[in-house]
Amino acid sequence: MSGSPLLQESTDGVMRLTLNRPDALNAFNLELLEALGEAFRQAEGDVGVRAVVLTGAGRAFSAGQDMRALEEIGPPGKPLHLGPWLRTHYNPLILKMRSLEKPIVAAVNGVAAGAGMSLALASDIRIASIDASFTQAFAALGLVPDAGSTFFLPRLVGLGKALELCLTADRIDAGEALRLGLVSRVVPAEELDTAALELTNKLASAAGKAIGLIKRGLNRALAASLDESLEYEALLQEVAGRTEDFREGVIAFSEKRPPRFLGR
Ligand code: T3D
Repeated sequence: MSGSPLLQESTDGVMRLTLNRPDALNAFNLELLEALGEAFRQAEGDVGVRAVVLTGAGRAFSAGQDMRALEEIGPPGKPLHLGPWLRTHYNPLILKMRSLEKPIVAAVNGVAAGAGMSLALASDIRIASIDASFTQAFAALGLVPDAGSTFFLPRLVGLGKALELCLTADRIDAGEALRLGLVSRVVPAEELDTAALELTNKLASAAGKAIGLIKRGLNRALAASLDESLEYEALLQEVAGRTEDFREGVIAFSEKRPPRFLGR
């Protein structure tokens, strides 16, 4: 295996991140986890980046934690301390993805297993190739779902199905993932890149500040009462209502033309 474990390119406001360890089904080793963290920090700080697409090189999206790199977690033959490993490397990454006020599209090109599935779930929108599949592989190893899967999966598919997927570690195909609402769309393999690009281009030219506030509002509402959500909506709308994009949206509406949003 050679080259960078994460390919990164930015064009027209879209940062494309490609997990690039195809020989290991893009499993996460320390180098890849650190590169991902750094890429999302860059996406956050760069006003030129208005949407992110996350995908995998080769036939997999990601097989989750690299089971052949466990020596990075602790010395062989000794009990592994997975709690600190998760707290240091996975949890900040998932929190960064959710707090990033720019949309993240997971273009799931192949199998998404374990923490690989978790990263797809932590993205804002998932589109899948017909070749994609998903497995909460953790239980098959004697582990529990992590990297946010216990949080996102029941919210996406309901508790009953989440329990079934987590307890059995069964692998589901793209069609089943679509039926369950795990992904928004399934496309032929050769059309995935184009579909992801069309979607991210659309998001990158949307009212960027509002997009960020929408993410903030929905994140907050997951653990809030109706009263709290209504109040938070009012607060966010107060901010959105003072953006240049809103002003442009109103003018464009009255002039019956598409708005030209600048993300301010
Ligand atoms: O441990 C901690 O740090 C805590 C955090 C845990 C987070 C986690 O993600 S735990 C879950 C880790 N992931 C898995 O357990 C998935 C294991 N892999 C699989 O179940 C299957 O490989 C797949 C369902 C992903 C794909 O199946 P298939 O039949 O398409 O491919 P394959 O033949 O099983 O695998 C192809 C190669 O990839 C194979 O290597 P080889 O024999 O050709 O040299 C296989 O060993 C390798 N591979 C697959 N998954 C991983 C992996 N290598 C390293 N790490 C992997 N996770």
